[in-house]
Amino acid sequence: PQPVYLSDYQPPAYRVTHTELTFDLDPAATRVKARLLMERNDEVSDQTPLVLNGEHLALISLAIDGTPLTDADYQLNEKNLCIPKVPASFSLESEVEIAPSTNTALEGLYQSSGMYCTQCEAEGFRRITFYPDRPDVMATFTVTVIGDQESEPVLLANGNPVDSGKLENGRHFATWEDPHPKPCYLFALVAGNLHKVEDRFSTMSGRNVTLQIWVEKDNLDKTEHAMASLKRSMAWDEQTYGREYDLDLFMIVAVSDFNMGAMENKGLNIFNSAAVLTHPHTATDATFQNVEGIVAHEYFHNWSGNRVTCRDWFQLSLKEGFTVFRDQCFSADTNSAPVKRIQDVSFFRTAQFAEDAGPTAHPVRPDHFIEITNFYTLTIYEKGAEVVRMLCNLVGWDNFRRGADQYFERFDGQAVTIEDFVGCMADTSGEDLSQFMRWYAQAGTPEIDAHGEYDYVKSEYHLTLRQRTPATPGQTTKQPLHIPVRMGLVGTKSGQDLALTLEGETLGKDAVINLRDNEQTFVFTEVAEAPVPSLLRDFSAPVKLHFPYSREELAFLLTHDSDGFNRWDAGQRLAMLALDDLIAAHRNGVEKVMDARVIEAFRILLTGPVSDKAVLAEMLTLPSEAYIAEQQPIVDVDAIHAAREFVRQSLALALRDEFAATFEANRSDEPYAPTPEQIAQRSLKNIALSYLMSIEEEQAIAFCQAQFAADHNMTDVRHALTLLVHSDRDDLSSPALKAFGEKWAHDPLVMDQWFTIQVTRPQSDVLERVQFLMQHPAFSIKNPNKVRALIGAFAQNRVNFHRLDGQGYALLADVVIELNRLNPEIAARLITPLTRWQRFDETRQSLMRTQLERIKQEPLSSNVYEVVEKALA
Ligand code: HT7
Ligand code: ZN
Repeated sequence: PQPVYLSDYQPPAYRVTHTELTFDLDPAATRVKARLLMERNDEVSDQTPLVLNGEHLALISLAIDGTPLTDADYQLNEKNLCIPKVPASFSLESEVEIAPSTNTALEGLYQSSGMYCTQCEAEGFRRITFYPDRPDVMATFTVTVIGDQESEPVLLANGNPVDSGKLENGRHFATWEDPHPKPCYLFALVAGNLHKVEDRFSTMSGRNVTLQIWVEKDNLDKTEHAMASLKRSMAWDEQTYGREYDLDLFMIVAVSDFNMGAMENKGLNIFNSAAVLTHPHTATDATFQNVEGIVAHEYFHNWSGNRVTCRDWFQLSLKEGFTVFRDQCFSADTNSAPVKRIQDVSFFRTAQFAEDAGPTAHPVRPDHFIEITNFYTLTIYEKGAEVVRMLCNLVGWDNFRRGADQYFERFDGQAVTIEDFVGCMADTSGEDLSQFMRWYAQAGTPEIDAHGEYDYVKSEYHLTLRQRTPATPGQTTKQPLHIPVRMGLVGTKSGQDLALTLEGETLGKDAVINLRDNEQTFVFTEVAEAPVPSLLRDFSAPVKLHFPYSREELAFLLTHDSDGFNRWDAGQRLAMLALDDLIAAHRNGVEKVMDARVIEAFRILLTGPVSDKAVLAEMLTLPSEAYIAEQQPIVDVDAIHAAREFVRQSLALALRDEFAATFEANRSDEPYAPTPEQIAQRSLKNIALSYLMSIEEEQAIAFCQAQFAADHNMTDVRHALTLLVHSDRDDLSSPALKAFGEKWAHDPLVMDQWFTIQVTRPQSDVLERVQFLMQHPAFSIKNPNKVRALIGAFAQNRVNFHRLDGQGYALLADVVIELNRLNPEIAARLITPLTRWQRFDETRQSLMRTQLERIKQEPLSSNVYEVVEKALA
């Protein structure tokens, strides 16, 4: 397969002004008739052939302006249809046949639990009909769906319903019109035996919008939270960005087989059932919050993505980075803002930093790709959002909002570029953002080495910042970035933020300094007492910050920093220093000794006044094994696991009473609600229970069993079950697992949790358990949720996946090879842990590479080929 290059972009030679589609549904032989009104662009010659995308289509007929074409009039291959001579303006009529029931790739039109649904982003529409399948071709659509009245009583497509009726042989039809020009990746069709819940939203201009969530009948009681989240999102986008919904109907459909979380199709969002269905007895707090965030994300795309879309797929972060930033702000406003930031950054620093340091590292705007679905990555989404966040902080909210207004108004109905977006921000703020644009072009995580010195005589604090970005594949030299560093100086005597004066300018007590050069020294004057610097507050830039903090300084920041994020970060850094020592001790076979300063810091946290329980729960959470691994030059999975367990148990032993008191104080019989207050209380209670269970005391076991048996809500049940199953006691684990498995055998989403809990336990029988569970009737390799819950989760189980006999790697490779045929997109994503082989010891490196080589021997999809090639390069 050949890469596509950003530099080769050419505007389309032909545009489509209107698209008419008729689907005659059949599992094995759906007929799709298309009538495209097309026009040649003025810039191209009249000799320019018409080239349309089309894959896995059986062509039945073709005509131009009603005149059938013969074989001599066109050329057809596996990917394209080429018609050498067409008029300047014409209608192209085609009919093709497709087979939704055998479409296991879940791109284009496919079947999920008997219903028909579509996924067209990024390039799935070409599996439905011959079309210029690129985002810069935007057309209005009229769609007629014909189905069986009994098996498909509900027939949905984008826009507004305009006609429906009965046909012969038990068939019926529905016609939908979408008046907003859209690229074909936003096309959607759903047909099946679905049931709806309905609500209304009145927009800021007073229009009434009907809101519908369509689900299978058994799931009707799981839609309330998504509906409430949708209404909150609609109100938030009006209040925060002045953006109103633009159709009379907004629909969400839940499907069980879906490659990602959800899809923002115009007026007809399609959701993975895992990303929309909730019930207190089946979904955890984390799922409730996730659903709220994803519903918001897809809704926000109506403006950032649909009304203004991307010129080409290299600009993907234009819509994704901006929309993630918007959904992050929405969730922060709706829940606890500091906790949202801590959770987002914690995930980002673990997973995106790893991506940026691996063989598939790419810029926020890549300059080439083989398979675009491989680029729906943490870099495009999450780093893209961090870049938009920096932009917002740099120009200030008012300018950012005016810039967003300008962007939505100037480019409404157009397909544009990242320059167009940043240009609006430069216009409204007057800032020069040219150096800032490097964030979009340069891959890799920048590192800042910081060094500070206090001059008692002059009352000055000299802060030197040095930046460097490590080489990434295909990008050896890097240029300095514009890095906004938000900071304060915390006085060691007063414990307060000191006033900041930089080069004679008074900045207040919390300020942003701009690092633009490779190295800069900032001299703060009138610094009355020796300070500890608090740097990169609120994670003001997606960088790694190195500052030689002592443990005493970190303990000081943990209790005194005015920035909640940095208080948490100081705790994480303090724990990391202790963990580093313990990892070294484990490796050298030396006795492990717990750092008393960490115990003291935790004691203060547990016994001091609690202003935000959710933040406290985060502060009591140790860095994950994956995050610790990111900090090590060579990952020693066993030492990391042993060190972290040692810290957990030492803390539990030293602070048993404090954890027990925290657990007791936060138990509650209140009816479940996914409110920030209740979620915070549950998370604090459950983290305390985790520590108590780490030493497997009889009292803790009794707490855990009681919480499991009480069956109050899934958050508590799942937490208790996980602790029981992850304990060393089979007498605790087996009965609980059995009871849970039997109770929820009918609910696929709960069974996914049951799979994950079992394959993430640290005990050494996990690999065999994965093999056994792959035969379980609730598992199917064709369902991406099942693959993620069982195989994906196993690959995150660090001690078991990285077994020294290499069987964990072999199992993953087996599944990748099978999925490469069935669902290449999921197969390519699943390989990720193997691509990180360079981070491990030589034995594991060689075992991982062996499996990559084995995969490479197969006839590969372009998706898997691209990832494996990069991993082995
Ligand atoms: N914009 C949506 C992307 C998406 C997708 C991409 C490739 C393959 C399958 C997919 N399903 C959804 C999701 C979003 O960012 O909102
Ligand atoms: Zn998105």
